[in-house]
Amino acid sequence: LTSVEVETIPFEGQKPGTSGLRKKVKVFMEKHYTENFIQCIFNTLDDKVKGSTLVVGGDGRYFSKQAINTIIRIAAANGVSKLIIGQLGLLSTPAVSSLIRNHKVLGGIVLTASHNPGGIRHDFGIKYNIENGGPAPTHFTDDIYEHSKKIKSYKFTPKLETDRLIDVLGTTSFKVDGNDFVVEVIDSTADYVRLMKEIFDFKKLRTLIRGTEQRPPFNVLIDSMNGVTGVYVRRIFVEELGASPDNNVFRIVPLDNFGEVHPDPNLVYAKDLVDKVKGNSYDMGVAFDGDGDRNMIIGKKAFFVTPSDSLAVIANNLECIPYFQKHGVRGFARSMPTAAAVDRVAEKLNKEMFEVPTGWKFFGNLMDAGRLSLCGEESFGTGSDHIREKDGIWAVLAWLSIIEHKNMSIEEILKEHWSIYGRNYFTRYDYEEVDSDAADKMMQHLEKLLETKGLIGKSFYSGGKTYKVTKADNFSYVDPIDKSVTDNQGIRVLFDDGSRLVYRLSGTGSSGATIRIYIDSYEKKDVLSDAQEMLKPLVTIGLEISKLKQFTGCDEPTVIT
Ligand code: VG1
Ligand code: CO
Repeated sequence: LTSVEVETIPFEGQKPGTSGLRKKVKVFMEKHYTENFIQCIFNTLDDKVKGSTLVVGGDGRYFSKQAINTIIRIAAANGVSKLIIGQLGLLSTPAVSSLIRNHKVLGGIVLTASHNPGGIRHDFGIKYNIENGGPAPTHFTDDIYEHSKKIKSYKFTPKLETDRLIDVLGTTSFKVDGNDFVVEVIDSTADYVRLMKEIFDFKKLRTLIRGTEQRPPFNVLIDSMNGVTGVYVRRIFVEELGASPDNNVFRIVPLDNFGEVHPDPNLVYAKDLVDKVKGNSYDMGVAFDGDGDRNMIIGKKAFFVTPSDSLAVIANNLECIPYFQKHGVRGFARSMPTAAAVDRVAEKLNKEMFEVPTGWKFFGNLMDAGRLSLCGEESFGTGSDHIREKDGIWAVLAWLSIIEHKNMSIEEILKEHWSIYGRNYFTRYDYEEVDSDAADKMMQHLEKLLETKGLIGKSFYSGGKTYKVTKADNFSYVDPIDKSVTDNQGIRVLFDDGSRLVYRLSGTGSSGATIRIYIDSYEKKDVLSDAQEMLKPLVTIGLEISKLKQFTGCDEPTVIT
């Protein structure tokens, strides 16, 4: 086979956001659009490409197969030696991370728009992960973007037969421009399941799920939301841990449009799960997003565990997980908008604590330097240094290990935790598909308030309480390892009682803008109140300061978590 050079012209806006390039499917379908972006990844990798191996796979959403066929033909033409591809193109994001590390390859291309809806009318995405298994850092994605603005041609192997290539397991070899090129199609789950078995005590977890003479089965309900985790859930929870395929799991067949559900595990989009757990005798409900890196945990009667609390509870109980017994526990980290519950655990356990910008790519350097074991985000992301992505299934296995070890319900575990550490009340208001100009204007208005220092010292009164601003800034991060600086990561308004408002624009949407307002407060004694009630006064103040309604015309948020 011989490769050819295909002429093309640049597309606007091929700038990866918080987690890769995400656009409507129809945009990726435009002639040369996907080809350009893939070639730009190779242009960025430059002389590392020749002779390299890459992992390819994703959440199976609409357009994945076409994208993979394109990647195969472009990779071959660029001199890649081997592609390791999940069968049918399926690999969860954590599985890609694990494969890259395990096989010690150059990197991976993940085909997903994660928690964004899929199907012909919805979103597609492409993300590049580097050799540590984590999302490419900003300087890398900036380079991709620069290449995308001046690309003139891409390399392609038109005659390479890709039809059904990824449907069956096995290795196929080609000769391209005189060089060997191999496509190895692997079982999507084998490598990942092996890793989970090394980290957790599957025997104990099986006993928990199946029950013993002394203890009834722990009754879980796991919702894959028709995303890629279905194949992993079947292997791990059903086949390994003995959960019932009829009663303990649902929506576990990956569908290319996720069955028209929005595969984002929160109380709004995972309502089916919440209702089922509320109305039945389940001890635990779990949902994952499309690509399997997010998790939502609820207890009996849908008792909600905020991701910020989930992180803190896991941090407080790592000793019951064999992986940490063996490797020890280093520092903890969270993204800036995440509530600081884990900080209190770090303090008590005398661990280093890091606060990074939103997005998993910021945790990788700290992990590689051996300073970080466990981290998370308020957006339903939890993970550890076993890989370099957040990991939904890992988080659930961690929770089950804690439940098994403590022999307590989820609600009891949380209440005990709050009684020791106090409680960080947290909520996030999302305003989705807002007019981009209006959202930008609102952020500029907040920026102005920072510049004129008009906020500091000012008091706001709401719901019978007065809140005084002590500090306001735009979060900026200096990576402790490579000293790189990341500015403009969200506007923070801090109050004298430790409460906080954070404003930022989402970097994962595919059209319009999404405004996120994060609201949190800390209570030492009053730990059993309703979070929405508790935070209502701050929400009112948050809307007042930002003038959100004036700028956007939005009355209500799209999603509250
Ligand atoms: C969102 C979340 C962020 C998460 C990112 C990717 O980003 O807020 O915490 O890391 O999605 O998650 P943004 O920029 O929209 O706020 V995933 O599961 O979509 O890869
Ligand atoms: Co995701």
